[in-house]
Amino acid sequence: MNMFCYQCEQTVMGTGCTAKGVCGKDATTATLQDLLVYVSKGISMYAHRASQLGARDREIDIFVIKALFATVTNVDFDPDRLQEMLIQAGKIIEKAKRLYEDAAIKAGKKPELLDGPAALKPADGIDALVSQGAQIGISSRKNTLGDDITGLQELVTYGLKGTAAYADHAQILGKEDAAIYAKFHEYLDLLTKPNPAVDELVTASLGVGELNLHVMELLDEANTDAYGHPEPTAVRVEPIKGKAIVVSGHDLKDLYELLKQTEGKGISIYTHGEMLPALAYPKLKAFKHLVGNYGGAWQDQVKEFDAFPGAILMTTNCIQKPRESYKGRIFTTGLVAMPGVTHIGEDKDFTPVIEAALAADGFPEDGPDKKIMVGFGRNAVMGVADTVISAVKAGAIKHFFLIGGCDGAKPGRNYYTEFAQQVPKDCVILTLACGKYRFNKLEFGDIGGIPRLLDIGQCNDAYSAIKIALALADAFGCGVNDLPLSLILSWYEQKAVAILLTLLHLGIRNIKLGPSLPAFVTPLVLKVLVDNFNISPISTPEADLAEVLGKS
Ligand code: SF4
Ligand code: SF3
Repeated sequence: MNMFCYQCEQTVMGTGCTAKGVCGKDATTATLQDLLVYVSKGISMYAHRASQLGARDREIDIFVIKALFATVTNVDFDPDRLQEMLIQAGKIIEKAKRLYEDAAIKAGKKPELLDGPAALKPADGIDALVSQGAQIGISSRKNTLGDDITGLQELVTYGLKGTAAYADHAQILGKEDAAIYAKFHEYLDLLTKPNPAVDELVTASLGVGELNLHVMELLDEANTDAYGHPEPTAVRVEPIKGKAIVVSGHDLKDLYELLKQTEGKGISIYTHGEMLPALAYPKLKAFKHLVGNYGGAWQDQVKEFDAFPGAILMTTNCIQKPRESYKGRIFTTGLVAMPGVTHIGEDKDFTPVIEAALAADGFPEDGPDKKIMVGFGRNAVMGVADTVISAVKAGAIKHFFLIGGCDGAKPGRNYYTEFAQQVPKDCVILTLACGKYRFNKLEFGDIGGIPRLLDIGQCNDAYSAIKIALALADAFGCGVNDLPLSLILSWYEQKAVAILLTLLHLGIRNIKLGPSLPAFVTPLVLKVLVDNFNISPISTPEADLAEVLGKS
């Protein structure tokens, strides 16, 4: 059986996974995910029209967000759970159809008869669903619409998937906006147009970037309202003796719930991967048994989890197929799923995780007392803005580099470590997301008390980075593109696509992107990006640094 997926950076030969995903996704799972995205478009065809008539339904909105998030790289590998979502999708599409038709009749209009994705009824059983999915995959669109249009449609789709992940986190913390959901429906509906034009899809891509900016703002509000503003914090990166649970992914609420349920149980909680910035939130670090961070970025998890003598909780991407050695003590929750791995449901009862941690050996002794600094979100950085601005004006800080984005397994990603190491001593490095594990345990020192490495947080804290850049531009009376600031970005999955689109929406130029360019960006689309934004692939740290600093 065949599949076609080119949504992430590690896709086979830089062109597409066709037999099995490098991520481990098999053809059945890939095809069910294609079908789920397709049905979501159908749901949005109705929901968008209903929304234009003033009607909406929260269950429909949330379903589409969760469906898109489930198809992000390294989230849901479980065909059974995808089948459940498709069964649910069959009910939701009927509900959306009724919502639209009732709204149209109420408005005295004849409802449109919609076909394409709106007419699809998910079949019974995985095999039948896979047959349906096989008809509507990316390959068939490449054949009918060509590579450029299909690639642009996928750019919009992947931007929406990444944005959906952030919208889901915000929603879980009680922050939602009907206007945001309406935009999701509008863009998904646009993707069902039979003969889209290149310009229309380029505009939609930047529109998704704008949407993602609003969603990241909402998530920033959700996280900081719930847990306070991150504050600069020295965090332990070595274990302490005793029973242990490590929590990975981006969902702060899952960590909070687990911290409450483990209080007084003699278990130490560690963050992993993108959960590291959680250690800087006042209401999270108030739990004394949240002791530090374990390990590095997602792609090292198999080796690290194998060696971890406790339980493991995955709250979002990026999960990898577990080794048998720890399959019994790794757990998923939220939208993450892996066949054969116990899933913690919506009630967030983490008892099985706690029991697995208590049954495991735990760490036999304390590791060395090694710490790193985290917690330089917008609030913390703006709090010392005057010092930073004075340092720039006095020439003590010559340039800022934002070296951020996703990590991954490719050897070419050493570029980011080498780049950070070669940044001159009179420059400051801002970082965010899991790519920072390439250099966040190195010693960078400080400039007049300002640390040379400032960890802003998770990938969604790109919002914080944008606020910092805008504040600096304001202080210097210039635009962001005129600041002594360069963006050196690494991408892997679709959240990075969403953030990149946000930066382009904001008109940010001269971004360097690596380790390789997306397979779905065709030469024609790349030309549009280069002409309008002067985006370029990374080359070597030496050449890129010389180019950037020569300009500043
Ligand atoms: Fe391949 Fe990435 Fe798609 Fe997985 S998500 S199948 S690695 S392109
Ligand atoms: Fe990393 Fe998966 Fe993208 Fe949130 S955890 S940045 S890759």
